[in-house]
Amino acid sequence: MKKIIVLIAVVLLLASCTPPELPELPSSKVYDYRGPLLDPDDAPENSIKGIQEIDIDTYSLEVFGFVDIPQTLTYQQVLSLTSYQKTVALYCVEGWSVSFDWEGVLITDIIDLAGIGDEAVTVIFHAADGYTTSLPLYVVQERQMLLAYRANDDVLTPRWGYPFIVVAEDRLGYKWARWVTGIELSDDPEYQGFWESRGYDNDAKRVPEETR
Ligand SMILES: Nc1nc2c(c(=O)[nH]1)N[C@H]1C(S)=C(S)[C@@H](COP(=O)(O)O)O[C@H]1N2
Ligand SMILES: [Mo]
Repeated sequence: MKKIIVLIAVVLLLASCTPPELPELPSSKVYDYRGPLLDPDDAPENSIKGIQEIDIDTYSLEVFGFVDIPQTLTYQQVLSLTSYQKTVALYCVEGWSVSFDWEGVLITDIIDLAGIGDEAVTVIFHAADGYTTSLPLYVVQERQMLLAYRANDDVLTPRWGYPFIVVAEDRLGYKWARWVTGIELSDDPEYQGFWESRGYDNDAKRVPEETR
């Protein structure tokens, strides 16, 4: 029975979500996780335009929208903020998860550089491939969510979003924007990102273990 579960897990891993390219990760786990009710036919797990290769010399992180003073930050400027570490699992809607030791900066520390505008309620993440996704501002604040630049003591690989990935803890994979190039504050509580506007649940809360 165990063998069958492992086999199913491996097949799922190979067939759907791209397996992690960090083979040295000892904490990788595969769970029999059933995601939210999505149409399996339109639940592709690959990035919308493939893995992005970011030139760090020309890279910048834009902080804009409902802020006091928009910011254009270099990679080094972001890294100069206080760093934090958290072990958080990414749950893919297709049934696997990986638990990484993420290191990064608080998203709120970045936003605070620009100053939060009065009407701001939503944080929209923009990525190099045109992908967007969003989280409520209070969730980002209360959960002290990270914008990570390292995983398991290594600089992020392009596959994992170099230079930055949103560590959207307890939210499904599509909230984990990779190759982040922009953080926008919006006054729109209903904003829908790339997959959200195609029917994915905007809350994206992962189904608790006991209801699996
Ligand atoms: N920039 C960007 N970030 C992205 C995506 C994407 O297409 N572009 N895909 C999302 C989705 S749907 C998932 S499940 C996670 C993990 O993607 P993976 O399954 O390819 O590892 O990245 C998320 N972040
Ligand atoms: Mo996904």
